[in-house]
Amino acid sequence: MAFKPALVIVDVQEDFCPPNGALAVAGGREIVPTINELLALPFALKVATKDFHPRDHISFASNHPAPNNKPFKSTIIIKNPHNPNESQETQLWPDHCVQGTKGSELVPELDVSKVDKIVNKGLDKRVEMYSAFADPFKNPCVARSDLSQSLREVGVTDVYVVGLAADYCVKATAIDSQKEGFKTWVVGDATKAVDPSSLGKVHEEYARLGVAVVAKDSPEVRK
Ligand code: VGL
Ligand code: ZN
Repeated sequence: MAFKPALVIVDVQEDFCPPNGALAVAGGREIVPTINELLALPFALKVATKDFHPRDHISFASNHPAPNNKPFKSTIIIKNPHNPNESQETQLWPDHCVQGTKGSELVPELDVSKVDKIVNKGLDKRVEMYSAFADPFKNPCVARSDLSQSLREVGVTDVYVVGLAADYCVKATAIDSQKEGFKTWVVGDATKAVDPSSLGKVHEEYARLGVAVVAKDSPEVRK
């Protein structure tokens, strides 16, 4: 049976890491050595994604009027720009990963010499895009990256997802990967969450969808 694994490293960027990140995830930098160990393995394709927003991105609290503009707290309803009947409630954030800023850069500790491809996401100011595959709208989808196509081109069967943040972009990317037909594995010890207390629910959702959670050194048998 074919087994062609890819590694997808989600948003290991300065703005998601202490000490100076605008949206720093606790322990974010600590997972980089584990990710570098994975990067040394013979994956058929190694991808790093970057959250890469324009300054006027809809997810920035600073782009909305008070009082409903509190980063980490306020939510807004986003309408599908192509279909007013489809909407999504989404959280507001501090400005982060603005194109061309230091905060948008991959952290220098990451062994980018082993990365085959960078996928930028969140470029369309009108929609949130946690998943590295596409925004969450379906009727129709608004913004799609070329990640799925790149994985298919090399015949990838299995996708291993790591990075930041476990409860947002890693989660959305892993779920989309599984739905795109790749057997998907989240390497738990190579992720960190914005809210670690949310991970129980995230893992329940993974179980429902068939996404596996493993550790880098776990002796998992592939089913
Ligand atoms: C992310 C919040 C906003 C992430 C991106 O990479 O998990 N979280 N934008
Ligand atoms: Zn973002």
